Amino acid sequence: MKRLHRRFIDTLRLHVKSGHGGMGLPRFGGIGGKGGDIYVEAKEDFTLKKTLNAEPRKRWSAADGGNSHKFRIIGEPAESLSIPVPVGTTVRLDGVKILGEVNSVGDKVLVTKGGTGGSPMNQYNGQKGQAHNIQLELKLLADVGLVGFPNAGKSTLLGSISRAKPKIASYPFTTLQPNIGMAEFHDGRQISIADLPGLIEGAWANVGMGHKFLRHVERTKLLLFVVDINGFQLGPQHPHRTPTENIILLNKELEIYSSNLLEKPALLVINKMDCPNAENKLEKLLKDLNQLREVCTNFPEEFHPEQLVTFDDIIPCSARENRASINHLKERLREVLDFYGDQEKDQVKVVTKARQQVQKLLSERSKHLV
Ligand SMILES: Nc1nc2c(ncn2[C@@H]2O[C@H](COP(=O)(O)OP(=O)(O)OP(=O)(O)O)[C@@H](O)[C@H]2O)c(=O)[nH]1
Ligand SMILES: [Mg+2]
Repeated sequence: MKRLHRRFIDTLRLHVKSGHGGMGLPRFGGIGGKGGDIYVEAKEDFTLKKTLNAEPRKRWSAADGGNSHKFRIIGEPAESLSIPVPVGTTVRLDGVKILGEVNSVGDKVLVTKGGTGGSPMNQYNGQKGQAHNIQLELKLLADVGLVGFPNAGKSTLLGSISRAKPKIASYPFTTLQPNIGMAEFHDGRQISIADLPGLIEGAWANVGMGHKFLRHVERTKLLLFVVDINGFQLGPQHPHRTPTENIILLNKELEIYSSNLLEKPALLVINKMDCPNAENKLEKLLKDLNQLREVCTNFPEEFHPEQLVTFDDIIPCSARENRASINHLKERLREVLDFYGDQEKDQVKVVTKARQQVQKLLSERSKHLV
């Protein structure tokens, strides 16, 4: 498969300037045209790279409104300008305030309004346009998002489940950029999987790579938690975390970011089962998972998640050594995605049926009324 999204951009800063309002004409009471507004608009098959290529200087300005003059008393309003962006882009103003998101083709967000034209209200001087810096942030759209501590084997897993060739190494933070791979099935079905940089405890406080990559997970349909059966230790000064602790800490990090993430279907992959003593550790882990709430109480309060993640399945595997375990995981991924996909469809059916019944009832009643 092609390595999608190499040299991939997922944020882009732009300078935008809306148009000035046109001058009014006091002598004739003429009103200037309105300056052009600036929007961000979602286009089909777009990337932030294309947005950049459309205006490599990253400066977008809308046209000014026409002045009022003798032969055209009402100045011509300027056309608004739409900056094309991919679906799934969030727009922030000056890096802080979120202006909005575009989540389907044709969605628009107003970034800045053009100045009003000159009129008696402003002594016939058109209002100036406004200049801002905006930040575009893309949320990837993948069916599955991999979440886990660094070095758990997420990239290895992506490599063995798809034909992507992500960078793999025995140190934390190997993956610095999100990566997407496609798992392909014999019947042509494809499932896209996003490999993300590792999360660590305190990511919410911007420790490690921080939370910024979690936004990609927001748009995935299923979360695939990857945990190393040996646990994780960031360095000699850091505590060693057992796999159970890993799961609780991941749970907490996701919850702090957005509790909606915990509502998503989730699978737990326990990786590196080829390692010595893995079976014993697995047994302990499964026991813990059975009584996760109680296990949490052994932790300092700040680590307790309010809502516990529920896994649709728990799959021990070895991403590097055991092909069969990966094939099993691949099948389960598909089944769980399909299960939730069908449920959605059924819900629509249920709602449609209910509406039809209401309609029928209403029309029968109205017959009686006549
Ligand atoms: N023994 C064993 N080692 C594995 C397995 N899967 C991955 N590894 C090793 O674990 C190390 C980390 O693997 P990566 O795939 O880079 O881990 P990651 O989760 O993507 O790490 P970050 O990108 O840093 O978050 C590498 O040395 C892999 O070879 C496995 O199933 N068994
Ligand atoms: Mg990685």
